[in-house]
Amino acid sequence: MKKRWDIFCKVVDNFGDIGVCWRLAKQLAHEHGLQVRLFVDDLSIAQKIIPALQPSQKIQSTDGVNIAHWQADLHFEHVADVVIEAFACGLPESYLAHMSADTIWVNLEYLSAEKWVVDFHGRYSNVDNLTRHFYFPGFAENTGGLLRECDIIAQRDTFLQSQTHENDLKISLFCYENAPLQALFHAAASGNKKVTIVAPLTDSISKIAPFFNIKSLKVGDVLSKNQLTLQVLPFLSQTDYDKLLWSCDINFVRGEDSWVRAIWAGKPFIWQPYVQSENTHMTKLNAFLEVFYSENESACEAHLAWSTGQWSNDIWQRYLDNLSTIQTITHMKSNQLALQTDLATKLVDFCINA
Ligand code: TRH
Repeated sequence: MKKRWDIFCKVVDNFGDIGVCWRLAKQLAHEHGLQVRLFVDDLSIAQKIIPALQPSQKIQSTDGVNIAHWQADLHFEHVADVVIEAFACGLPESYLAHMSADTIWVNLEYLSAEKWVVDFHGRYSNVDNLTRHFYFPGFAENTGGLLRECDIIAQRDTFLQSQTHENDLKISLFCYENAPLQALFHAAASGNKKVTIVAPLTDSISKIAPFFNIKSLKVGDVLSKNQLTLQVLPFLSQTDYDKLLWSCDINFVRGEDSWVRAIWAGKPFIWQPYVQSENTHMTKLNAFLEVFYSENESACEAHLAWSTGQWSNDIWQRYLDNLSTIQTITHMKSNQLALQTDLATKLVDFCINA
């Protein structure tokens, strides 16, 4: 049995890299009984995702996972049975030097719904006497799957049973700086229904301050204009962020991890992919829309408008007019995907057979 696992994570930008690695590390430890070490190069960003983390400590144990600050001079006493290199972050030379042909080395790739993923998942290349396997998360059965804790759907349903339904439309907002925020806020303020937008404070959201005739936003602000109210929250723990997604009628999400969490929330959502060169992100978006929202034109239209900056009152109104259908589709697709084997379980099997 390959019990000892190391995960290497570089925080390239934003919170997605550590967000995914932390979820995976916990799941491997809790659900698969593995000894997991997580090496992270930026502990202050990691602390946003792992609130119990002490950035000043080089090595610590939290929630059943050993976390180490990955610095250039880090000394490795042993190599694990399985090494996960997250998002092609590169392994330290001193670690590679200790690896043998028996070490299972897996590069965890970014999630995409594109068709080619099926063909590339599980390929490998040889590096000296080592084998580097390429593991692609995905939406189809014959990919690496999606991260999902075994009890998350049950937890969500129990949480929702304890909630009372509000009449106003509640929306969570997490987006990139190029999102057409102004246009969304204008549409929401001038619609025929009361709307509450709830947003953890990030740089992108701060840009909307002038809409409320103020210079900047701060945690705790509650700002109103016509039909719209904005509530500014602190950056939440992953657990509380999940609950926020569960409790909203529509979730605006981005990147990789919040996207998958929106799927498990089962509520209508609008995903904004991380912007890449040559419009690669739009290819990713279109591939996702094809597998998830192809039955609903207004959901596709709103997604494309959100990622291209073409938002309008009409697009928003059409989305709202179709909301109950979009709700039905989202719930159904979410349930279908939840029937598939989750990423951590597939990854463990993959490594047993590698
Ligand atoms: O932060 P992101 O934009 O990360 C991105 C993506 O991973 C992208 O694919 C990658 O290329 C780029 O980083 C470098 O979005 P993402 O993936 O949704 O990660 C956000 C994490 O933050 C996720 O784990 C959810 C979590 N989160 C909270 O815990 N609390 C919060 O309040 C919010 C808004 C998010």
